[in-house]
Amino acid sequence: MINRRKFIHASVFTSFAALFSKKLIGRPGIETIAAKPVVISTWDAGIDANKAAWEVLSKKGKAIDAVEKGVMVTEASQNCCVGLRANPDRDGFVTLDACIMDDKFNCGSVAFLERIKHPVSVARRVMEKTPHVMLVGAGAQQFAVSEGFPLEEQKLSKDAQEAYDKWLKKSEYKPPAINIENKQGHGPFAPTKLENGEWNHDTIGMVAMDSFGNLSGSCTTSGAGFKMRGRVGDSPIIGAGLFVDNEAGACTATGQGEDVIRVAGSHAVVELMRQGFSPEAACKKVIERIVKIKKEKAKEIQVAFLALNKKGHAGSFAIHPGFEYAIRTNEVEKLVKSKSWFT
Ligand code: SD4
Repeated sequence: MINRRKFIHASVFTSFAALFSKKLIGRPGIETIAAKPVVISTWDAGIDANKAAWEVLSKKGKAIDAVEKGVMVTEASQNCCVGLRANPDRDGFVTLDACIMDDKFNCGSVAFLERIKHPVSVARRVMEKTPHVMLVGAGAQQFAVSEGFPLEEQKLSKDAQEAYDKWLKKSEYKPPAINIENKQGHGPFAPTKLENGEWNHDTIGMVAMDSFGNLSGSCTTSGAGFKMRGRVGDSPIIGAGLFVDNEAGACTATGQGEDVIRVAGSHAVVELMRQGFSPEAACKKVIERIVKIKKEKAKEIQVAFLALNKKGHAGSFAIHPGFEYAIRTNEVEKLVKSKSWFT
């Protein structure tokens, strides 16, 4: 039987630990302490996406189902720039990229996909029903249709049409804006101001650990607004926009895709976690690598990594301030501001 002294000690310790962990959560740059299950996703749209993922995780569902269901919310959102309501390429077409990866290195991906509402689900079918990892363009669309996905109308949302019309006046492909914190950016990776006054990003990356301790991840995007036709970013590239290794951890990326691809960003972060780096430290190391490669140009781009290790610790790091991620556990549901290279 537990004696009174031991009991007091235990309960003081437990409440102190709970307080301590709650305090840590939400402070910029401090790694969240999370229990199983846990889901994290990029930007503020992650809050709603996490809710859908949590529906699966809280019922002892699998992480792979959670990360698909989660980002589908963002893809379907009328107030979002991830799916078909996003900014088009410079020829006026919305083209979508997405991928998904489970705890056993199974992965699927689609890129340069048009007129399909849920690219992440097509990516999952590629993973489950084909011998391939990646399908692109017309072939990806053909596969989606053969799997029963409806072809949506190719029509820009009002916000996207206005943004495109404005862009057409100059037709300039500017480097991405980095002033994300003040939400005054312009350029392909700047948040877009919607009719209702909200700001939105064009990508969501999500990683989750289920009650069985298994990891999975997904990433879906409309890519860079007004990009060259056929441009594909990091988001559908396994190892760049997303990587999951059930022994080491999982990572997803957001921001300037070209600079994530050149360092195989998410894979690099996971390998660093395998070597014992914490999620935040691993993300920081790879951001440091990008900053070193880009030299002065690093000031002009935003990249952020978001990672989860096998213990359920989450962490992130970005080049510039402004990146935030959403976390959901049994204890918390909130946005966490990321630390960054430049302050
Ligand atoms: C891309 N990484 O297509 C994506 C864009 C992004 O927030 O993350 N935007 O390069």
